[in-house]
Amino acid sequence: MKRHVESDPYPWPFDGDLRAANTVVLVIDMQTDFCGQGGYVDRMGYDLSLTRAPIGPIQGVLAAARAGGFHVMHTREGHRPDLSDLPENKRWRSQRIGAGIGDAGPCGRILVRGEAGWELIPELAPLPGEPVIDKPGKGSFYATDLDMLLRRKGIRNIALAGITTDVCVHTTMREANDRGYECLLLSDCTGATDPGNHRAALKMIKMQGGVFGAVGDAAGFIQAIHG
Ligand code: C5J
Repeated sequence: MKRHVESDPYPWPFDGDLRAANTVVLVIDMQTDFCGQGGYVDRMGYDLSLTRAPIGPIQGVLAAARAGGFHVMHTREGHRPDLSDLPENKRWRSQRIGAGIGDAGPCGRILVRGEAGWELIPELAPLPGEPVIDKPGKGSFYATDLDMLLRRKGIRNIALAGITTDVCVHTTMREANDRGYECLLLSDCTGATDPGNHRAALKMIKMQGGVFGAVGDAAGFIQAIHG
């Protein structure tokens, strides 16, 4: 039986092969550092309501995905405490904007593994058995075992959620698309520090017939996987 999510610019997935066994909901970087008070994004002075907006819709998608037996995975951006995996230019740029990665902040050292700010927010805590991918970069495939896990589990479809739309979510979607995964971005399950960038990131996906995949939303995804 073929199943599709209503999405733009085409019903996703392209071939209607949407099953619990071959589909994952990938929740990207829902960490205090990106959407909590005192974290990295807060220290840079951005409006936290923008990166917190997807929390409710993601909760709905996770509940439906888990009930349907779909795969769920999470990612966390962060660095080793000795910062040996932190490129010098990434550190320099973050210091320039007043939120130096590795520096002390209200939630511990910014974007350092094991610190309070680096933790996934409790509202979206992984369930036991759900893989959590630790990544030093923006993309979830670079310097991680995500591709190996997906291939070993026979996953071909990736529904992306999390933050931020224009940075880690987009980078991950592009990396996944190049590896042959069929990607869907859930528009209300993502957010950016700049609303214009959020809109532009969604638009970029849809050009060229869906150059990186398709864009849907939480309600459409839930409806399709219940169907
Ligand atoms: C950023 C992310 N924006 N998770 N990280 O630096 O998108």
